[in-house]
Amino acid sequence: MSHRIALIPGDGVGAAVVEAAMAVADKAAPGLLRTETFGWSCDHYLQTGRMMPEDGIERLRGFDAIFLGAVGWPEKVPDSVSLHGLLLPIRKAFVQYANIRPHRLLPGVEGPLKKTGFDILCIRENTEGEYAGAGGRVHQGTGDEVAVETAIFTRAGVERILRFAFEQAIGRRRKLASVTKSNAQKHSMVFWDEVTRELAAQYPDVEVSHYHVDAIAARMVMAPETLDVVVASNLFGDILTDLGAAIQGGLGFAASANIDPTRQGPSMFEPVHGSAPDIAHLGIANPIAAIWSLCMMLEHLGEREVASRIMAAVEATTANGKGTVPGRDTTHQITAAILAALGNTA
Ligand code: GGG
Repeated sequence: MSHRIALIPGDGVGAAVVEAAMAVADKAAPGLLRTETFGWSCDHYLQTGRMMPEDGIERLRGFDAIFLGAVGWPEKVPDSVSLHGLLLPIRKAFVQYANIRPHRLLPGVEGPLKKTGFDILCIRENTEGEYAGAGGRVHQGTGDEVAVETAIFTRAGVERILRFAFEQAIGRRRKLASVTKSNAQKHSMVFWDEVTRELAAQYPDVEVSHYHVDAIAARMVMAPETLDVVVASNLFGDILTDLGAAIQGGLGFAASANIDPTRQGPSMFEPVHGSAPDIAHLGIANPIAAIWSLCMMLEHLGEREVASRIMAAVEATTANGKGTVPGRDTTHQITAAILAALGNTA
């Protein structure tokens, strides 16, 4: 059975990494993905005044999954407009409340820490918290200006992301690190801690640790091997997963999945990295983050065998030194090496 996929290449390096990922999918399983491309981007905004059309969400609803490249081109469109016009509305509309981001070193990749083994799964709350978009500005442009941005933490939202994280921990090393800043944020983060403790009673086999976000940031550098599943709010998860990307060798390796675990709507898969305007025309974006995200999408669609064949080809490629040093190999060279490795595993 084939799967209908909505492709949103977006801005900057997005198009190149999406093209690479689709070439890999096509080689691994010809005809498995039936794609339709949507040119929603900052250029689309400049032409139409919107990042996506008014009926954009409805047009995506019937797809089995969404595959996104990168969003943002700050010189053309303010980041707050592009993010709130495309990526965040899709996550919210399809209740993709679990943002899953794996951090581990691929064979042959020497991260800056020179550590050999860590395997962290970050689960970031993806629909509310600090990115809820609640707030406003008054007296704009005057000396009396006030800006308010309110983080929203609902019991339903906190409980479901924590439950999802506990379930992920059960399938792994049964260790869950819950991240807050409950000493300083005495309402929302104390609430998060309370819900974590309530749920912990239902998962007695999971060892739960509570960390403040600053402390776990240090731990991810000093002792990443001690962490298994890490669960955090939208903002904290966003920041920690860039740190996770850094310790795994760079943003070119960091994959992610925005999941609706109920499967009522399409989930969305995207590399963690942004559009990288500084290198967008150089042809050197690492496609591995996008290809790893493709593997996460295939797994979500039940295509485990294809996903593991592609991941094995990626690992064989990095083990041979291709794509392991940022900026050295071109997108085309890395993709060609992965396609060749796939040829050997087919
Ligand atoms: N790969 C998607 C992308 O462009 N990410 C950049 C970004 O700023 N994302 C914000 C977020 O993940 O919340």
